[in-house]
Amino acid sequence: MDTTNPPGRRDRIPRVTENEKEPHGRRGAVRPLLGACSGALAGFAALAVAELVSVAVRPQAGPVVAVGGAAIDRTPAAVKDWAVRRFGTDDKLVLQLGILAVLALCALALGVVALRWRRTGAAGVLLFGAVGAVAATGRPDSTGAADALPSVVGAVAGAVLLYVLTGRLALREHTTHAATDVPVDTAAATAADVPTAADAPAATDAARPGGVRSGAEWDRRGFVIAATAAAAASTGAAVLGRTWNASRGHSAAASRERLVLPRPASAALAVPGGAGLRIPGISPFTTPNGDFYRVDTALVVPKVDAGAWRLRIHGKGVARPLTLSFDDLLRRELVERDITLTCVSNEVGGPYVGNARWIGVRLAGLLAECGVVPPSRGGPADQLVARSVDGMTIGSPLEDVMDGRDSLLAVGMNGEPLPFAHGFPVRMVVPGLYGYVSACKWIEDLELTTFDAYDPYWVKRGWARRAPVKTQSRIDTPKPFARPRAGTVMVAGVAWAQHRGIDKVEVRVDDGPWQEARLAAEDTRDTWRQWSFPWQATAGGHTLTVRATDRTGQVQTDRRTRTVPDGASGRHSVVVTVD
Ligand SMILES: Nc1nc2c(c(=O)[nH]1)N[C@H]1C(S)=C(S)[C@@H](COP(=O)(O)O)O[C@H]1N2
Ligand SMILES: [Mo]
Repeated sequence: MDTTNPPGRRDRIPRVTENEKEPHGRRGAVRPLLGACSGALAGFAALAVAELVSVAVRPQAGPVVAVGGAAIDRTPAAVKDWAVRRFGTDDKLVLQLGILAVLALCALALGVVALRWRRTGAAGVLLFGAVGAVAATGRPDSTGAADALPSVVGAVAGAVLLYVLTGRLALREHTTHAATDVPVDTAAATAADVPTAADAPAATDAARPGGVRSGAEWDRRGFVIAATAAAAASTGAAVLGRTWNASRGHSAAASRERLVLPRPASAALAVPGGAGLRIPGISPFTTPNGDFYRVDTALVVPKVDAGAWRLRIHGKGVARPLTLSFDDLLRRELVERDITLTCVSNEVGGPYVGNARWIGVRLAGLLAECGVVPPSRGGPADQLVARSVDGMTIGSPLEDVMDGRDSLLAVGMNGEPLPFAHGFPVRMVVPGLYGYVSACKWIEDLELTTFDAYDPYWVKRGWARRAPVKTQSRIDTPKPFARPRAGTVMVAGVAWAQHRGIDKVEVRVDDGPWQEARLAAEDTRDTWRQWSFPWQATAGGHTLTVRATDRTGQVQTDRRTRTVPDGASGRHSVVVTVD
């Protein structure tokens, strides 16, 4: 901005003087900058409008979430695995920031393009809208063509704005009669929107007839007014969208706050006193909800109103299909169970494992009431496919779900209703199966089918159809590269082999013999088990390795595999230097 000529006053300043004060060379740098700025404003407007519209349509249909979701859907297992490993639970934030960064760069570039080719610039904005629309309608949770609306409406707003703003930046030829020094009416020139002006090199005085001086000028005042108005309106739209969206979540939040979980008919036994060792650095036996790992594809955590929630049970061999409300579910007999949940993406020694006390309805009983018979007793279905409100599909072996283990439709986690991030109002939990083949959050549909007939979400992306949890153990303390003092060092951690149970844990120092660790008391065979090993540490560098043996006699293999397709195997080691 030229401070010698405030926008409000420039009309009154003789144009000739202004041109002399501001050589073309300098203006040449300002216009591209303002072009980029127009692009950024157009991008911001497009996103703000799109997000606002998405609240009316469906929050998941907003362009950033839709494109992010589509990216997640298309990410090969190995890349997703890398992202989870690299960014952990921040992977979603990183993805969204990445999308925003790319959009911002493209918006700046489109602004510069539009300076010269206004229509092309505007068309470019529309193209981004088309990408958003295709992504939104192509997601597994898409409810139809309406999902395209946020991206389309947002892009149109952005395109129009870019066209208008760069119109103000278009160079207009103005002619000044040397004698009178009266500028041509630039506002009128702008309104006419002479298409050639933008591209025309500044006319030189020499080319003009005598007595007339001229130059090229753009509509500063018009630009500043339009840009300010656009920025204000976009900010307004963004704030409105956020506020509205937040109030939308209120009914779901209220339904969660109102909820008082009934006392379970079958309570879990108290965790044995000896199940949780008091060793600094060891994972607590029960993982607090706030610390419980979270793995899902949802860029926006679904906020489901328990009052409006329904679960449909239907499909192959379902003699009596059923639709349950949340109250129907709570009126049934509730059981409380400690179950350790593990993610197939957990690396050896990784953090995606947690143990909670769940309250829920036993799934086997519910299915039996619907007339479902497991394959071992001649039932036609062998796969139970759970669908969530966000379009996730998770397939579990029906045989495992109905074999007597505590497969739950869980409503409570560690004494409170499920947190939204962990599936409120209802999720599945099946002891012994990785989460991606058992633990559907925000569940709304259960379909009986066969493994031959249907591949759920992760299976389509290269993960195994069936995935029982592998026997694993982890050293929680000492941490890698710790520098303990020589003497007794407590080596401790957790081991899990859900539904089989842990029988033995052994520790090896360097290439020494396997030495049995002390096992903490077992809660149930569906939970992990803590262990400890007092190590007489000697000075120098040492490698500590752990292995578990489950109740079937299976010793944790040292054969390292990747997490894809059915979970990492191998043994956890920690390198320390004893001082
Ligand atoms: N709707 C939905 N449910 C889901 C997932 C998901 O992406 N969407 N991820 C599954 C995976 S891979 C795991 S490991 C568990 C994790 O549950 P948590 O986030 O409560 O720990 O949820 C499962 N349920
Ligand atoms: Mo997972």
